[in-house]
Amino acid sequence: MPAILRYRDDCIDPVLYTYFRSSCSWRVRIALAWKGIEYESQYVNLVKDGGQQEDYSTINPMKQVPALVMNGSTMTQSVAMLEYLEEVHPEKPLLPKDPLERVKVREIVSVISGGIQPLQNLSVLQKIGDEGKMEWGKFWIDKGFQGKFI
Ligand SMILES: N[C@@H](CCC(=O)N[C@@H](CS)C(=O)NCC(=O)O)C(=O)O
Repeated sequence: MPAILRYRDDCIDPVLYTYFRSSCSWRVRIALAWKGIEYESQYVNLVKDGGQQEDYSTINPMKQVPALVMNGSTMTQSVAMLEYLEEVHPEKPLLPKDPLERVKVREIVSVISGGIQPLQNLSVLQKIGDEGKMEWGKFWIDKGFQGKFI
């Protein structure tokens, strides 16, 4: 097991606003765990809104997770968070060394974060409505996976 690292001795632990079903949050949780960075979780329920989401809009006005509060800054886009974590914690890298292999990783990141997830996100499916949402979601997931992974 890797040693648990703190970002800096004089820095409070990072806080990750997260939801268990959120794939965007998984990305950041996986990176934090891989790099051995200790953090505190704050749970935002995307499905049941008990008024909590209004409070959360002060953290992320789009009311989406994840948000990462780290080193005095609030970050609201998962890929930007991954890049930041890579820059401040280059040990245990997320990217391979070889530039062409890095391109492949970045292509996969772009397909998932730009071509799949936003199109079948909860708020998008709510706009599509119950009747068409499964077909819609499947279409974009298949297209992204077939284009990039098959
Ligand atoms: N581009 C953002 C997308 C964030 C996002 O869409 N998060 C989803 C969960 S995976 C969410 O909060 N959905 C609720 C909503 O959009 O209302 C990122 O990568 O952080």
